[in-house]
Amino acid sequence: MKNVSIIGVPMDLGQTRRGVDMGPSAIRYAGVVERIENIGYVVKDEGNIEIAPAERVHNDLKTNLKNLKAVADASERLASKVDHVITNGNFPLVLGGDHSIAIGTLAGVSKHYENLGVIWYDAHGDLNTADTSPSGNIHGMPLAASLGIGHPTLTNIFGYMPKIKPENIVIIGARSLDEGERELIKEIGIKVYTMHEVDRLGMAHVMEETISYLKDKTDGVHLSLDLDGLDPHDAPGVGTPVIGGISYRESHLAMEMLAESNVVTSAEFVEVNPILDERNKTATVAVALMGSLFGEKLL
Ligand code: B3U
Ligand code: MN
Ligand code: MN
Repeated sequence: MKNVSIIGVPMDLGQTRRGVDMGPSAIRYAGVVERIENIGYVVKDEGNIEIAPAERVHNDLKTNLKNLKAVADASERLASKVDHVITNGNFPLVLGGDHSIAIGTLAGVSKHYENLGVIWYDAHGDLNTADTSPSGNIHGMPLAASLGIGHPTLTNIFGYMPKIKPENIVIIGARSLDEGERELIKEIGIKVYTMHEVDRLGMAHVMEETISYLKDKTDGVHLSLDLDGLDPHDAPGVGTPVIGGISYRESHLAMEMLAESNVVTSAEFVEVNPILDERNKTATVAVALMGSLFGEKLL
């Protein structure tokens, strides 16, 4: 059994709402270390990646991408930390922070795989570029950047690109896709289970298909779980809640099936925003889902 290394990334520069930088603290406070230790892992908390305070970051007026340099700089440092953790034989568990951190996580992870699979559990596609983004927020771009699509500063993090291939990606829970994202999904062929498919097929079926789709053609699978993939009723502490999401129970089932299949080799949990939360509910849900992902048993 692999040991787990926890890396906190108090990143809030990939979007404009305050508070998501407190995500790693809230998840630690909700007991992540003890939860995973109790399953039988040795857990090492590697501390946080340092993030520049939003007040001190100035935007480059030549681009509409907000805080581009500061996000890129943090991504490089996160990538080397993740790279190091994997080199040492540990499972990297990254705590966000907004979803822009996935650019750095995937840069560090993918170096170790020929064909990294990615499960993108999210209400959104995060497939925007400077041209298609309605907001200029980099947290809406990490999946595109990792595919090598978008601003070169983001696509070239850690000195190589692309990090992932479209046929190795599965998006689950999508219900808020921008026009440019829908076009890109069709053009390059990404497998997407929108909420329509989750409703229609049921989560058990969605996960069976996802696991068998990724299992044979990938040599590792990264789970990138945005808490806004869940319904805001179950995960209210997120910056961009979208109603009609995946339930708490369905999410547990998804994590349990991933644990059974033993395919996941790295993970990140992002967008927990304690300022918008109700008594740390969203961080608590995140930790409960991590419990299932690491194989916690009900009986
Ligand atoms: N697609 C929109 C909104 C968004 C993306 N990710 C989140 N919100 N969390 C955008 O700004 O790119
Ligand atoms: Mn996201
Ligand atoms: Mn999202």
